[in-house]
Amino acid sequence: MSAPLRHDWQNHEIEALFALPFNDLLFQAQSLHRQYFDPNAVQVSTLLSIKTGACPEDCKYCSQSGHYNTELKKEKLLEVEKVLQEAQRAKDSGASRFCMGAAWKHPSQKDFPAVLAMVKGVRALGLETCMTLGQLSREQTEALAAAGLDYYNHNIDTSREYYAKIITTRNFDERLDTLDHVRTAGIKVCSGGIVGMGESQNDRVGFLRELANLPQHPESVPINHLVKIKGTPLQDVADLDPFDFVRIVAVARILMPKSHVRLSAGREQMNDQMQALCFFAGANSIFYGDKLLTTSNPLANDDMALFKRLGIHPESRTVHEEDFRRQISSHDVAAYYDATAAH
Ligand code: SAM
Ligand code: DTB
Ligand code: SF4
Repeated sequence: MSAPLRHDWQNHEIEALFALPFNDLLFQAQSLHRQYFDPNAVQVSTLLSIKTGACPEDCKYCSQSGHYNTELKKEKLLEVEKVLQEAQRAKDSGASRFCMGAAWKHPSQKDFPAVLAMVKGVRALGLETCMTLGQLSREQTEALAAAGLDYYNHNIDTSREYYAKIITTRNFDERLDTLDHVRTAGIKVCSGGIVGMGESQNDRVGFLRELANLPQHPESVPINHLVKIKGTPLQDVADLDPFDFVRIVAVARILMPKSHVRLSAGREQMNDQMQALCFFAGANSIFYGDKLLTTSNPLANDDMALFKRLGIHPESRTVHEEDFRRQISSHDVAAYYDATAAH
């Protein structure tokens, strides 16, 4: 029997997890991981920036904010046809989900029909769909759900307290409102954040507590390691201790044992050993493909080579827990018959 999911985590309990010796924390995370997931399967999603740069928001980490001079090449909304070509390429190289991101505060009425056409088109290719477009009204969320959107990514990014120091053009509660619209419309929730932005240990505790105490855990929890962007206020922030990053992954896994925890931005700066530790700590999803939104990602071939060295296989489509248990038990039954037939 798996432990029941909790939504009432207290700060002191999360602090106690962070205070565990590294090996004890990883053992606990890995043990829990195995109760809910195939420990050798990792979900792979490919990202595409469908509208790049000139964003009105002032997120201090972001290459796409119009408030900073980051030397980014801006691009208006891509044609639907171009997006579908990229989605087909992602599918051909082994991705099971296609995530489309736009540098908007919120989608405009003018752009919305094209966005809906992208969802329908990508879905028709047999891929899971994910979008991240900023704030959504209830009506827009319902229209996306009706078009067949599987996931919406909307990060809380950090603790409520630190949020106001990183972004001033919107607030934390507006983020929660959009997440509530997404959940109510029946779209799966992808929500996580960024670490390595100079946040305190209390901020990391608060960030993970907010996610874990949502009425329902997000199905997908991206943990981004800050990619330092020249021209942004965070360009020279101090480096995070790599073991602290692994601890954050492990604590996310323990608090939200049934969620996919995604090792997101920042993998290019990690070596293979560090990524292997993150998978051991419970990360079971990655962005796959040579580019994230505007920054680079490990080459797809290198990721497949790493999977092979670690005995990891890409998860085909989101396998529901019960389906996985059924696979396990039929496998166990077959193994039992093989063993008994031998006697
Ligand atoms: N504009 C939409 C929004 O902010 O909701 C969607 C796109 S935004 C780029 C998606 C997420 O990417 C952010 O919430 C943040 O967590 C992550 N991100 C952006 N820039 C990053 C960076 N330089 N390093 C790490 N993560 C980053
Ligand atoms: C998420 O949490 N990480 C992705 C996705 N959601 C949209 C974005 C990472 C962006 C990294 C910086 C860039 O490439 O611009
Ligand atoms: Fe805009 Fe999203 Fe970047 Fe913030 S994170 S500046 S909202 S693209």
